[in-house]
Amino acid sequence: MITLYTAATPNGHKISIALEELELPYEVRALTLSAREQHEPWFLELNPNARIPVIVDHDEGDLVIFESGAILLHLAEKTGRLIGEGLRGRSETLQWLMFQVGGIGPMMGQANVFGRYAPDKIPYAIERYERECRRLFEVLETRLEGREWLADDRYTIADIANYAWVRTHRWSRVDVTGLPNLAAWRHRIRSRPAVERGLAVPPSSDGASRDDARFVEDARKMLV
Ligand SMILES: N[C@@H](CCC(=O)N[C@@H](CS)C(=O)NCC(=O)O)C(=O)O
Repeated sequence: MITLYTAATPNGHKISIALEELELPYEVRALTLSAREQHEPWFLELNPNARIPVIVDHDEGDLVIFESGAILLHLAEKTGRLIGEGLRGRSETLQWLMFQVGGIGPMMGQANVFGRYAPDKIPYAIERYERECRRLFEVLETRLEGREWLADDRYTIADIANYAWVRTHRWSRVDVTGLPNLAAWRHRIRSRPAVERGLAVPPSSDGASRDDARFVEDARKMLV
């Protein structure tokens, strides 16, 4: 059994999508981010960085893992699934996983901060992050030319990690016109039943603040 500490955000969805795909038994503990539950002492014991997602793998001696990339890698290594084969396939998977963790995620995060949440609208910052996100999307577009998946010709944690962010392009105001390979890849992933189930975790915004409820509602509207 695994406990997943999460919220209805791209980094949280990466893990629920992977857990659903792998059909691993897990229980969900949803955090209310706007109430700063992630800063409470009990949670900082699990992740000193005060961020979701975190898992506790009870079958591995209550192993605690934070950082979504590390969690995805753990799940792939534990099951031998959702990762490329051999040294080359594994390396390809890790390259495209790291591309998301170090590129797509932080850049889309900053696009959200400056484009949506910041009280001051700073055109330079808004344009910089939107442009950088578009550039990264174009890298994905080129990679997907003649390919169905990002790594080793198979569906891996690299696809899951990138998809969980790319699907929220409207929220980050990233222009996706003229990226047909990326659009086809998004639809390919969205049609997987495990993705549908993973995106429904946490199951409801019960107990969440109005802000969280609004975010959940918005996030759920961001289909593919
Ligand atoms: N590098 C971390 C980033 C995690 C992260 O930023 N999580 C966000 C939700 S998507 C969070 O917990 N935010 C709470 C906050 O900013 O206080 C990972 O990949 O796990």
